[in-house]
Amino acid sequence: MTDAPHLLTEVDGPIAIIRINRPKVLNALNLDLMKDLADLMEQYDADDSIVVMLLAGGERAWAAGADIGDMATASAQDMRDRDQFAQWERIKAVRKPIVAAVSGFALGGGCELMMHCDIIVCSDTAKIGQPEINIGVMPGAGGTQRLTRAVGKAIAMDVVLGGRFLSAAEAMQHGLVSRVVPREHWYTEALAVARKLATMPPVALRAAKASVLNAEEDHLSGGLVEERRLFMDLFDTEDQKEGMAAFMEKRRPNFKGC
Ligand code: CO8
Repeated sequence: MTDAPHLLTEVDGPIAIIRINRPKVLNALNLDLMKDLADLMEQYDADDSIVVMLLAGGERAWAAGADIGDMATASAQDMRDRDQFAQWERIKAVRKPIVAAVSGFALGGGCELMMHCDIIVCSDTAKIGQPEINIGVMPGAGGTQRLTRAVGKAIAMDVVLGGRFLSAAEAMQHGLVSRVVPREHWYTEALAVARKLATMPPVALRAAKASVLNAEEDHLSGGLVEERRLFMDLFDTEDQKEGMAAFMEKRRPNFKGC
């Protein structure tokens, strides 16, 4: 689907797999990569044959941050003039579930990209942080917001102000990642999660993702109203009929995505 060498893609039935592939720079996220990633995710989001996306890094690094080379000489106005936050907005707007397969470094923009994913499976080798403070800046793509919501103020301050890396075990303990697995299983476990999601009713998956994200972004009452609306709308889908019928008939449902 893309010729971009920094992103490798594979479609495995209903699962679209994207691998970040800049190993020499620990998968640093440059501007072209982010644009191509947003393009790809939008294409898969619009493709009815795809139910779930799996975004993977490499064994040594998921992504060690935005590419510092892109920013080193930029002025504030240069940064304002760039369109780069548009790519993050496009990834934020993806409606289908994204499973992250994380091993090694997930730092800066890498940690922020990880937090844009919905289920995060991480190797026990992972090192996660927002070390921008070490290079004279601060997180720019949600690191102070999503991290704080996930781990709370005390740990977020330690990570954002102190540049401390969290181990995988700490990230799990503080609610930043979904699962931690032994290093040899980081990818296969994430793929297993994606395969499981791919058996779920696609319309309800998208509604449930939107609703969980609402819990992060909206006030609770607004989230509950939206949750209720999405919940009730699902009763117009064939998959809801099939899913409940299958439960009562004690058989496996056959979801069609409509
Ligand atoms: N950008 C560019 N190159 C990088 C990056 C990066 N973020 N991280 C690593 N590299 C490169 C290194 O320069 C090195 O290249 P070379 O071999 O040519 O010298 C190669 O990757 C290997 O790295 P190291 O030799 O440093 O490997 P170590 O094992 O010694 O250290 C670390 C690994 C600790 C991960 C170290 O590389 C490091 O500290 N990297 C930078 C981490 C960082 O500061 N990340 C935050 C970047 S800023 C950011 O993400 C802001 C996001 C804002 C949102 C987006 C804006 C729209």
